[in-house]
Amino acid sequence: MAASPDAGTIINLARYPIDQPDHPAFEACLAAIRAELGDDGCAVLKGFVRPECLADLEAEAERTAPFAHRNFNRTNAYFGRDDESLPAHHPKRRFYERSNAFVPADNFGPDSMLRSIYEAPYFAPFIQAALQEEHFFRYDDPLADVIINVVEPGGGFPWHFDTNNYTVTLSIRNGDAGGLFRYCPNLRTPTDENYDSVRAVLDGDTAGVHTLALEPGDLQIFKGRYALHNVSPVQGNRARYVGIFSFAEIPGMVGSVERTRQLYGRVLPIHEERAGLRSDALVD
Ligand SMILES: O=C(O)CCC(=O)C(=O)O
Ligand SMILES: [Fe+2]
Repeated sequence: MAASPDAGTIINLARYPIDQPDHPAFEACLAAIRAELGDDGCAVLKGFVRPECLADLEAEAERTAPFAHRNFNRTNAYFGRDDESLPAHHPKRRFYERSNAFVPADNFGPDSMLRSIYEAPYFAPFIQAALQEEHFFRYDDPLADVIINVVEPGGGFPWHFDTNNYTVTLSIRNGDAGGLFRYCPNLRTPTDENYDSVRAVLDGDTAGVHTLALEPGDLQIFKGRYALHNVSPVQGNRARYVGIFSFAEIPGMVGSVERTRQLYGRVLPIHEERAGLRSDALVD
């Protein structure tokens, strides 16, 4: 079997010395990310993957994309049910088509570049420090710890708030056009749903909307629980690929049986065995 790829040759460690906590640039890098997260909940590490590795990373996505599980549904911004007691224009009553296709994590074995980044011993500790999370572990779910989200032309992700506190994603390939990541920082707070502003954005108000054109190799850390966000429809002929790295607050965490079946089309014995544990870091 081929040797596992060395994350140190894939990540641009000269620019982001995340493997060397004593390096003078380490604290500066961390401080910059924390400032971005504090400011608008979104930090982007441009060129996190070395440019010469991008073609191989894209090839890994191309190879595994046929194994993606497609999942179509209609959702509102809260992933909640309709509430007929509310007026029709209320954000909770606005449902949109959502289509996504996740390549399950067991397609990324020891020869996977994506997995080698995820499992590099210094990667999770750095992300934890950036997020200033007290309890932080790699996900223990063999179907969901590191996956690729395939968004085919015409697909996107409608406006929503995440149910998890943060997501860590790696841009692998963009579509020909579209596929922009748009977000409204701090649109709601733990104590104020701010439905009027949510409705305005759903109705097309772009005043508070930030747009990010992420490029292959960019790592994004995003706190999406309070920032309304979407991905505009992918246009053209080719799919958009994004790697998703998942983490949890307690060790040994796997997804629920129901959610795993929905997202990946199947479950493993570990999902049945560990039913009852709950994660704060499920992919939404
Ligand atoms: O694909 C992306 O860039 C983000 C998708 C998203 O918002 C999510 O998975 O919750
Ligand atoms: Fe999201």
